[in-house]
Amino acid sequence: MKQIHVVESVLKASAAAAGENRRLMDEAGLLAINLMSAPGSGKTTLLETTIPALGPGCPCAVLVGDLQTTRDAERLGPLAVETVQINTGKGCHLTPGQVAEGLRCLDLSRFAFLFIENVGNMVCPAAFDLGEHLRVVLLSVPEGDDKVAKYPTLFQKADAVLLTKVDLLDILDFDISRVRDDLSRLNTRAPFMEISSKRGDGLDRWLTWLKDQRQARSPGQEPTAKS
Ligand SMILES: Nc1nc2c(ncn2[C@@H]2O[C@H](COP(=O)(O)OP(=O)(O)OP(=O)(O)O)[C@@H](O)[C@H]2O)c(=O)[nH]1
Ligand SMILES: [Mg+2]
Repeated sequence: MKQIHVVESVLKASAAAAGENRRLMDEAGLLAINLMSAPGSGKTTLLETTIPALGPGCPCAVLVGDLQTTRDAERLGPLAVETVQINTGKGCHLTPGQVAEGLRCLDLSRFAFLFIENVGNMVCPAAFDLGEHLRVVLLSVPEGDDKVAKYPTLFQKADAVLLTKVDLLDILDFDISRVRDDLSRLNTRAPFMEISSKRGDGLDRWLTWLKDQRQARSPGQEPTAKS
């Protein structure tokens, strides 16, 4: 009897595509960061602040995943050296194949950073390796302080956790110690940063972390793009 294991072969193809994405990005010496969070946690706003602050010495490309519209790419287009919008249709997360298509639109050697803004969703994106080097998970204050425990998979695999919109802490009931406590049971490796893209809180630490991560991965390698 011949049997085709569809799930197994899909997973193998997905892992192979992620591996090839990583190989291409390693070869180019850029640092690829997969940003994941619920819809509206502040991923695009964080990039709107981060990209200009990194400056011309750290040229950035962005792949933005959304079900529909080019709204995020329109916001980021004037700031990043290159922006590619990936519309997933009904897909609730980016796939490594979609990222591979996005990478083919870019001359990777021009960039220090590739930010991949995943589709807003706290569940599905966590299950898919896209070939990124690091995973950054955002949780915003209005979402509530119980989300780390309720959506553990996303936080378990994070390389950094950003608590965003901390400028709203004064007007919402949000217990940061509850978040820290839940995180300490899931992930002691990821730094926890308190950020407000609007007010500027925590941005220095975030930018330093980004630059340190790139330096650690590609010491001395300079990209060629001018932003
Ligand atoms: N008060 C406050 N609002 C913020 C902050 N960052 C983002 N916002 C607001 O939150 C809303 C959603 O921000 P986006 O950056 O579009 O969120 P997103 O995660 O990219 O959303 P999706 O792409 O739809 O998943 C916007 O109205 C932003 O202005 C912040 O630091 N403080
Ligand atoms: Mg967005």
